[in-house]
Amino acid sequence: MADGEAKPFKISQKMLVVDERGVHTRRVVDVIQEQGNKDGTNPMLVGTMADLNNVLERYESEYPHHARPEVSQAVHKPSQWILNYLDECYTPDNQDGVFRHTDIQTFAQCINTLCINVDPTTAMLDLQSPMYVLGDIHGNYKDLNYLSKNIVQFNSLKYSAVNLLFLGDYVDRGPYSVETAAWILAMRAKFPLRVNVLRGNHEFYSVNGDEATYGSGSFFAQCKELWGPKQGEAIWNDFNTFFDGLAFAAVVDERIFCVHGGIPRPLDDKSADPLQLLRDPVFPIFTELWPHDEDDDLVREQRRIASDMVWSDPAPEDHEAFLDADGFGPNMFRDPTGRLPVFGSKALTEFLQKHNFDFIIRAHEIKADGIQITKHARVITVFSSSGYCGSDNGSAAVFINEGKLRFILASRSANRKRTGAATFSRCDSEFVGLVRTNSSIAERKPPAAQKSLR
Ligand SMILES: [Mn+2]
Repeated sequence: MADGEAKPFKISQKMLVVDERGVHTRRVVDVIQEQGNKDGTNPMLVGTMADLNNVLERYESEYPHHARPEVSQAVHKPSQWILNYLDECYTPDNQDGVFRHTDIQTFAQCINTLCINVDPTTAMLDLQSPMYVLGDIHGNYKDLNYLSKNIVQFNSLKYSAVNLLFLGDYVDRGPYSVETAAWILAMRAKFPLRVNVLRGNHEFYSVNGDEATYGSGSFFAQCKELWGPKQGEAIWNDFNTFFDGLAFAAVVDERIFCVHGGIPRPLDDKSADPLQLLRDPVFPIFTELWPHDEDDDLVREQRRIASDMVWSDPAPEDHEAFLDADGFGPNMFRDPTGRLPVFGSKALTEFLQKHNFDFIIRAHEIKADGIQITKHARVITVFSSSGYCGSDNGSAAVFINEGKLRFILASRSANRKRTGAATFSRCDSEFVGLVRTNSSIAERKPPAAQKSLR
């Protein structure tokens, strides 16, 4: 359609306005009807696309917290291309692998464009339900596709009244890290207010470049497998630029703390609040988490907060007696040198009370049914990759809606589904969108043989 050409639209009370703006469409309908009535017409309004855009502009100026950033054509086109391409190439019944790639060069270009143009977010996100929460995917595109096809209506979030939150670990271990990361990148680019992407411990180049540990399951190896050594390394670098800008935590409905691994240890000044540091818009964009000699005290603490949140686990019950006065202890399973923590009941209680959270939803550990509820129902672990490393575990997702959590469990063998519900106290909150802009683009070299971390 040429610019300025009038395209009529009709909106009745029964019709849902569905456009790129996604959320709050109901309010848009109300505004349009109000205008319609003022003009002396009935609730059915007939106008042009220019009229609709005027109404949307007025709406967004009146309700600035509902306004969404522009999704530029530079980002919109390549994201849609990737989503279409993955759909076309995906051949789940093919014996030789589930993807038949036909145009890896355009695929590479679109990934590059998005990785450069998708802005980093704040280190902590404030989000609102309805929300689907997915845990570790680890290159398991089949499960991601199965879950997303059931969650996302009519094959586009445009027609779905829900948001998505991913808790990290998109790559490594499974066979389709590239396609999984590309799908998440494209969805994040296309729906910046609907698709929320946290960083896991595998969204660091020192982990996803570690071929010595992960072999052919390494994200770096899979990039090179698809594009060859030189281009593969360039695209692996692009993806890591995207990963560097991801958030470390999200709070849903002001009551649910969502993170990849766990809660952070106290700061040196125990009265200070780690989440306050995390909420600061100048929280650094870290390319790696191990302490650097040149770190000052603040950066050292910021790095430790980030590391704790992507690496830690809840303490096993039989370790509770051995934790320190703050309720933390060494995570010997992850790191025999004891630098990474586990968090126990005491640490959890203090954290939840201090921030007025009801519980935490985290990922990071394989669970038989994809879900495990521990620490007196205050820690929910969700894992969204079945058949992980040859195990017969199921995968799961959590649906937060109307003050309830619902668990969607998909077994590996059949598409068997069970649902359960747990209640938490209701609350109302407004969406707060912030953008962290101190983007840094780092050139990375794949790590030489690394200490082995899980
Ligand atoms: Mn993990």
